[in-house]
Amino acid sequence: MKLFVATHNAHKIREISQILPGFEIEADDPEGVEENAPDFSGNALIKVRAIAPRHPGSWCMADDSGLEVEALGGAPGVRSARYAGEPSDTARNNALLLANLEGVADRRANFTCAVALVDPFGREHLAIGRCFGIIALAPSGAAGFGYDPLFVPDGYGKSFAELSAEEKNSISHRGRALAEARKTIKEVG
Ligand code: ITT
Repeated sequence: MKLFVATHNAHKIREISQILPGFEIEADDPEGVEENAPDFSGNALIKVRAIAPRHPGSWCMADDSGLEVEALGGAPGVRSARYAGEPSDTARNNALLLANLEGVADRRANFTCAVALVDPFGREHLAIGRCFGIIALAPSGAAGFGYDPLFVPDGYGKSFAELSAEEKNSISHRGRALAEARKTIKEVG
């Protein structure tokens, strides 16, 4: 089944393709849309609504995701991609996160992923996935993307960037949200 995904992020496309084998995933950049909703679900809906009219009769999807750090009141949250300012820069984002947590003992955090779907009849569906963990004192690992080298999921002694793609996808916020999304797609048909 074909699934159009509203994103410009090639890392997300790779993970979505791994998590949803059997789907023909095609990226469609929702260029120019303003992600100005206060939460992940709102921004995922903004992105999927931007591309759905271009693909009538097909399934469309958007992923809005980010990192929420307890000691920072939930930041970077919906601003995760541009935490250190525009343009989005992973090295600067990770450095700023570590600087803001310097000397902070409570390092609890979670990744959240909201998946918004538009079905072939134009109806909207939402799925949310979360993964809890802590922010490490220093980056480790080279796999994945974004904040992966700094995020150590609960129950694992290593960061997301040190896990295989299969391991990360089996516990990640995106893996969990997409498992729900897959059920919805199967139910609607
Ligand atoms: P699109 O909006 O085009 O999909 P984006 O990267 O701008 O791409 P978001 O607005 O959803 O996407 O921001 C998500 C940011 O949160 C992303 O850029 C990373 O910094 C971070 N993030 C999300 N999921 C992540 C993951 O699995 N591992 C590491 N960082 C992640």
